Amino acid sequence: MSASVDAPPAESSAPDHTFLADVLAGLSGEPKSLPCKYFYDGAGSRLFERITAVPEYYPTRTEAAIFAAEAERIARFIGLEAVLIEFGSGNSEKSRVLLDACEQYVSGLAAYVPQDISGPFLEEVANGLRAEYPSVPVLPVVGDFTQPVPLPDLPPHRRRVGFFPGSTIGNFGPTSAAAVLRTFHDTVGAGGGLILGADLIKDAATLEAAYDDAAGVTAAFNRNLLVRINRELNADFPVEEFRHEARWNASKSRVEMHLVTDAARSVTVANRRFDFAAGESIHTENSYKFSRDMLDGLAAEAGFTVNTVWTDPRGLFAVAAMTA
Ligand code: AVJ
Repeated sequence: MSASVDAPPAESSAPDHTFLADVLAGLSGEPKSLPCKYFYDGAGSRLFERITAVPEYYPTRTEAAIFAAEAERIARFIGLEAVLIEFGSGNSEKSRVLLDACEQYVSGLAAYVPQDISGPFLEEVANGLRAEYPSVPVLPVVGDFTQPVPLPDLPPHRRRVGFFPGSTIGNFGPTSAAAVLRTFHDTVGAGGGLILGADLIKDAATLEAAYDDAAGVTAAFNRNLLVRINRELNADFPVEEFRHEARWNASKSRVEMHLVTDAARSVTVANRRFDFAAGESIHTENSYKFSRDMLDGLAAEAGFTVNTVWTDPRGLFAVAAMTA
C-alpha cells in the first residue's frame, strides 16, 4: 500500500481489505505464513517497545550505543547542510542523536525528512521536533518506504542522506532487501548517502534467545498477530494453543519466528476454514542477519558502495555508511 497525504476517502478501507487478503493467502500457502508487517497494531507496537527492553534482545540498545559512540563520525559522513531522510521514521527517536550530532559537528542540517506510513502520528512527531530543533526545517512525508515517494520541496543542491536504522532491512529477503535499498538509492541520488542499521550473524544461542526471551514478551508479540486476526477479521484462533518458536536458520542466515500448534485443529477466518496438522506451524517472521561481505554485496546490488561499518566492541550489530 502506498498512502499519500490527499488519498481519496475510498482508500481508507483498502488496508483492511489487504490485511484480509494477505491473511487468507498466507494461511492457504504451504507452508502456512503470515506477513510480519501486521505485527504492529497498537498492542503489537507496545509489545515491540517492551521487547527492546528485555535483556536478551540486544539489537536496539547496541545500535543506540553505536550511534552514541560514533556520533561525530556519523555527522561528518552526513556532511555539511545535508538533507537527512529517515525511512519508516516512527517516533523519530533514533534521528534525535543524529540531529544533535549534526548541530554539534557540522553546523546542522538543511532539512530533516521523516517518512512514515501513519499521517496523523507523523505530524505530531514533526511538531515535537520543530519545537526541539527550531533551526532544522522538518518536512514530513507520508508513505510506504518500499515505494518511491515524491519528496516535498527540498532545499536544492544539498547532499541527501537516507537513514534506515533498527535492522528493519532484516525483515526483507535478499531480493526485496536489494529492491528496498535501490529505492533509497534513487531517492538520495548520485552523491547521496545511506546510513543503515543491520544485525550481524552470531552464535545460534544468542540469536534464538533474542527472539525467545525468558519473560515471554516476544512470544506475546508473536501471538498478538492471532489476537489481531481474531478481532479484526472475525477469526477463532485458540491463541494459547499456538506455541511461539524462534529458530536460527543458518543456511538462509535468518531467525525465523513460528507459531506451532501441537494438536490437529481447524480454524475459521472470515468464514473460511483452515486445517492444521499436529505440529504444523505458521511462519510469521524472518529476521535476516548479515556478515560484512553480505552488507557489501547488498549495497552493491542497490548501487551503493560501503564507506564505513561501525560496530560495537562485541561485534553484535553494524551501522553501515554507504555512498550512492
Ligand atoms: C523490528 C524487524 C528489527 O527483526 O529484530 C523483534 C522485529 N521480531 N523481535 C527484528 C522483532 C521479534 C525486529 N525488527
